[in-house]
Amino acid sequence: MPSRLKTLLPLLVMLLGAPAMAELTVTSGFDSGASSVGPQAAASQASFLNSTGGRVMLDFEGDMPAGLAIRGGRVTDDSGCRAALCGFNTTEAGSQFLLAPGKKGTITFTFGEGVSYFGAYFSGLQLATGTLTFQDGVRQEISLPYGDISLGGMAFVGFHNPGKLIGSVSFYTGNDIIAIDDVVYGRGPVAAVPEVGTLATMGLGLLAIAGLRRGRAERASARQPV
Ligand SMILES: [Ca+2]
Repeated sequence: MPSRLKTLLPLLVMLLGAPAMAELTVTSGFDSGASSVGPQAAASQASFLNSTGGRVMLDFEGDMPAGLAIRGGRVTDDSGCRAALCGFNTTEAGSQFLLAPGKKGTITFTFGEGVSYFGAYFSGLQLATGTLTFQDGVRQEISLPYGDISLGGMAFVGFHNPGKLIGSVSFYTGNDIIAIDDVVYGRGPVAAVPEVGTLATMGLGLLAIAGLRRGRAERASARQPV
């Protein structure tokens, strides 16, 4: 095998065998003992909004956005106990939030047209049981970030799954009373994943380059005085 081809073959194999280049990413930040939006959670939300181009779609202060359905939980302005332990509103000048009242309940957000990213503030974290799950071909599970929860805490958690549309996201609360607020969701910029046809064309191009270089090298060596 010509050496040039030997050099290029691994590259070709890599290109042709490359999985989807877009991968699931999770952005999260936790603030221990927080009874209002903490710095880690706020920075995490800002980073998430910046990378997805998203914005808060649901703050529970008014009507539900079109195309969204929520099963489980209840909208309230009172979690029934201290904010750091049972949760609170995170909307500036707002008061309402969605309360997951513990008791091993699940809240499911269903999106009419599918989403590629989803995130929210979760507050009143006290038992390290909160988990987000969704299907993107396989079952994905994301635990809320937890640090020292002896005095409660709050977090922002968001995930981005470029190029995949997710029909629904479920939040399992365990026995922890948790407030959810300022929910962000939508379709992000879809990362370019070359299609098989493109990869095949690239492969042929690389082989052609290899052939041209080999031809040149052979002609050059033929001109060398023996
Ligand atoms: Ca709110």
